[in-house]
Formats: sequence, C-alpha cells, structure tokens
Amino acid sequence: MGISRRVLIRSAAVIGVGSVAGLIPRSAGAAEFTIKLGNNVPDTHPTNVALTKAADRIARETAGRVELRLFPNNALGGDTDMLSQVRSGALEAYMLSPLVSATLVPLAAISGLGFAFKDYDALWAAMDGEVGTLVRGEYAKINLVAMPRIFDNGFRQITTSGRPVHGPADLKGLKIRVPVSPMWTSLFKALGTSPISINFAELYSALQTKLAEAQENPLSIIQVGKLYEVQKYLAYTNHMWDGFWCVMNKARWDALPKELQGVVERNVNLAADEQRKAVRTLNESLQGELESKGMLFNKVDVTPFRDAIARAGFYAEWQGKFGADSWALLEKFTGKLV
Ligand code: X2X
Repeated sequence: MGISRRVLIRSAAVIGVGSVAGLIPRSAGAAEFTIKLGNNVPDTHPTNVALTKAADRIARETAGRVELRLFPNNALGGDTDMLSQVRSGALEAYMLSPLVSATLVPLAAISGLGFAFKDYDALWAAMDGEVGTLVRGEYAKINLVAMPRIFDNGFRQITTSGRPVHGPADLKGLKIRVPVSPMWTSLFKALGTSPISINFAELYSALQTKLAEAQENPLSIIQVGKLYEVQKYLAYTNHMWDGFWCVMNKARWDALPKELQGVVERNVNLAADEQRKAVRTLNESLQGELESKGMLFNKVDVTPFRDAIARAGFYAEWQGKFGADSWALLEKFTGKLV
C-alpha cells in the first residue's frame, strides 16, 4: 500500500472517532491490535460512557498495544449490518440485543421472553449464571465469543403518540415499531398490535413520519434517542427485559495473545458492572425529566396483558422453540411461566 493511501486511511479513521471523547489512544503510535467495537446507542448512553473508560484502561494496561476503538450510534450501519460485519471479521466486536441475534442464535432470545423476569435479582442470577452460560455456548457455535457479563438495557415500556395505553384493548391494531427479531414480533402479535420490524437506526424517523405510531424501550433509550420529541405517552408495561451482549469475532479474538485477552475481558466486564448501575439509575429516575419534555406517564396492571399473550399461545410457542431443558432452566429463575 502506498504511503499516501495509508495516511489517508489513518486520518479517515481518526475523523471517524473524533466525536467520542477519550478514544484516541494516549500513545500516538498505531496499536498492535485494534478492536473496533460497534453499537447502536448514542455516545451519551451509559454503555459508551463506560466503554470509553474501559478503552482508556485497556490502552494503559497494555502500554498501548491494544486499542479499543468505539463506533457508537450506528456509525457503521444498523444492527443488521453490524451483525454481518462481526461475523465476517470486518468488525472485531459488536454490542447487541440478544433478541436481535436470534435470527442466527435462536436460544439467545430466551432472556427476552415476555413478562418472564420479576426483578433484577432474578435476572442477574440467570444471566451471570446458567442462562448466560447456555447462551454464550450458542454464540460460540457460530464463532462469536461473548464476554461473560451482559450489559443492561432495561425493562421495556410502551410509548405511543396518539393515545395512552391502559389495558390490552388499547393495543388493538396499534402500529408499533419493534426491533428486528422473531421474539418481538411474536410478543406484539400476541398482544394484538400490528408490529413493524425496524432497526433502531431508523426508529426516530419512523416515528416522526408516523410510519409507526408507537414503540417500546426503557426510559434511558427514550432519553438518549430523543424519542420524547416524537412520542407522547408512556405506559409502564415492563413487558420484557433486554440487554446487550458484547460479542467478538472468534478469529480476531484468538489473534490476541492470552494475557491481552485477559486485560480486555476484565475491563469489558468492569464496564458492564458500571453500566448496569448507571442504566438502572437512569431508568428509575428519568420520569420527571421526560415529563418536563411533555410526556405523560401511567402505570398499568400487567395481569391482563400477560393473560392475553398466554391465551394467544405465546408461551406454548416459545416453550416449543426453546425446548424443555432450556425452558426448565429459565423457570429456575423466573418461577413457573405457564
Ligand atoms: O433497538 C432498540 O430498540 C434497542 C436500542 O433497545 C435495542 O438495541 C434492542
């Protein structure tokens, strides 16, 4: 490669990350190993705040040999693009919703089953324990190495633009955006809506143009994605939990010497711990701020929602898909589901 081309590529890379504070490694020289990490949330989301700190620590602890370079906010394309990039190795690392990976790894969706986990204690016990181990084993089968600790996104709530949601009847025919994943489509069909699958990268404009009149996300995403500008009502449905696995392309990961793998894994885990605290705090404290931006909140009784999906055959369908053993493992943490 000629010098001028090399310089061009290097400066393009610097411009690409220039908007994210702290990403350019302290040592000005090129790192021996660069881990490009893509995700779909803005750089203000706790995920990227924590990972930016992890990148600093990794550079320091490896004396500049490893550079963790973040590409937040769908900078490299939406979820569907990043998933294929991390599989091909064009991207070394990617943070994704377990459910979004379920087109390739069906069992990954198990943590997002509708109305399954009662609280964070049950959830982290499952995800830092046997359910997490089960799912990480499935990723390994398609050559993705999932870091041990899943990051939090939160319990999800339904927002709408036209009318509030108090009970299942209010969902009838609602044009709601859901992420691209069979679990979401199945849940929202069982709830009586007309779900439309759209990547997060296109969500804001889909709501703005009224392609979709509703969406569902934790409060922190509604805040950092400015969805309060295009949504009016929020119903606390807590219909499912979701997180972000940090997965690495296996060939790229194996190219890292063991001791450097150790530094990266430890710091990504530490970032997950910090991120979990920050996300939970935000999700539990943002209501006032979102109200001041014009949103209206209401609580709902979740029982009729849960009864509706059970009647529609939702649990039977997913019990069949996940299989008896995985289902039994999940129920160790959620209690009996059906
Ligand atoms: O796409 C979404 O709604 C988001 C940001 O919550 C996920 O990544 C699943």
